[in-house]
Amino acid sequence: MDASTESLARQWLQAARHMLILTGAGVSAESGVPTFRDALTGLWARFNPEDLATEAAYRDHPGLVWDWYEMRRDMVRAVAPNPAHLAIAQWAAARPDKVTLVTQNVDGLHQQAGSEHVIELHGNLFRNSWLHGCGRCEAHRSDVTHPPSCTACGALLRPAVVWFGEDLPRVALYRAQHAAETADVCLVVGTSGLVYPAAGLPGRAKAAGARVIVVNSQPSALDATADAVLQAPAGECLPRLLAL
Ligand code: BV8
Repeated sequence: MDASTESLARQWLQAARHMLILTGAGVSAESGVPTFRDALTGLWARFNPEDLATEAAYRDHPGLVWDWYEMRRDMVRAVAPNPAHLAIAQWAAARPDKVTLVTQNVDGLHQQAGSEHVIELHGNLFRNSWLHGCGRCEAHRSDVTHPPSCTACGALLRPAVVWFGEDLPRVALYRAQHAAETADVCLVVGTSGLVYPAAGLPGRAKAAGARVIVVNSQPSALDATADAVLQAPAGECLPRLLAL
């Protein structure tokens, strides 16, 4: 990645009236959290994550999918935000009301780094909900079963993440799309750009006149949309790009 592209991108960011920052699993990679497309290991090695993160997989293999999320929760609890998360949090704190942070990640590391008002398009690992519950499941929760279930209606407790084939949280998606349509700069960090509708946000920003900057350690599907591509690890690039 050449210094002049980074310098140009930094000028755009400094001049931005309002910016959208969209992050994916790559922003957490240097914290030690495997990206979504890193090969699964252990019990789950034989699965493709896109097949495991579905209601059908949960219904077919409730214990195996529940344990996949429990393993991921334990893994995230053991790591810390990295310089990329911290640079984003400090940049936004210095520019109140000028930055909208939207993440596809479910690890909560942006919040741990101090980011506020994080828009989580795909939910959060550390929250649970009920799979087609009766509305009184919490009061009838049994942790004797694996996964926990409702003794009144039999519903299973599930991680409050968005599975493939499920709609994204309506308000979160609306706010993210509005931010894309009103931003003059869109900074995209650590996403393959393969999962929709999140991956459509940079194109939406571009169509509304924003400049798009992509930070990724590898080429991504969003490079064609970008006005600047900074091919570098986020933990190295963002502290320079977003230096106060
Ligand atoms: C929906 C929670 C309506 C679960 C996740 C339009 C076109 C095509 C397909 C669709 C479409 N609309 C809908 C679809 C279907 C589907 C989809 O997009 N499929 C894809 C695979 C083609 N979308 C959906 O189902 C969405 N729902 O649209 O509802 C609907 C309803 C019914 C039928 C149709 C539509 C729901 C999608 C949400 C799925 N849930 N997560 C869980 O975590 O278990 S998505 C999951 O992927 C993670 O959240 C992850 O964040 C996300 C995106 O992946 P990335 O973040 O990009 O991670 P990835 O590993 O791919 O890439 C990491 C990147 O980081 C790489 O580029 C790498 O180079 C880079 N990197 C690595 N290290 C570093 C780095 N970069 C910088 N520094 C580093 N150090």
